[in-house]
Amino acid sequence: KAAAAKSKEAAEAGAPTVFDKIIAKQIPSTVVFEDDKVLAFRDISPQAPVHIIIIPKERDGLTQLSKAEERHTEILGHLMVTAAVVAKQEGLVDGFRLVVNDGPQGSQSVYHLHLHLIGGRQMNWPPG
Ligand code: DGP
Repeated sequence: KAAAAKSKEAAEAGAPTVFDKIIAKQIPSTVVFEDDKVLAFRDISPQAPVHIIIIPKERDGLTQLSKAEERHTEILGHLMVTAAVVAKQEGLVDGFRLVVNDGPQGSQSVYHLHLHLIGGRQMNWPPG
């Protein structure tokens, strides 16, 4: 079975993902914003001059966006507001792109909900 499928199953069973290790500072990352609810850090494989991952510190069942329920409304809103705050902090005054990869067809590899904040160059549409 492919690595992504295995990590999806493990996360759904409650196993920690690489992002839990980043939250716990067991794996180093370049943190650009943090509060009690969310963490934002630079992507290890940047697809643009600015590429930041924004995650909830508590996964609370949100292995992927399609698992979202009513109780997640507040944290999902907070993640979006954090994206705006971090975009401003990064100087992305001419715009940026926010991406959520969901599931195998969305090319998701880490099963802990996250926003990709991507900017610093012209984006194209449609995305690949
Ligand atoms: P995806 O699940 O495809 O939406 O993307 C997961 C992203 O997480 C991918 O762009 C690379 C990033 N990533 C994976 N492992 C690490 C890591 O150990 N450190 C950092 N900084 N980023 C990571």
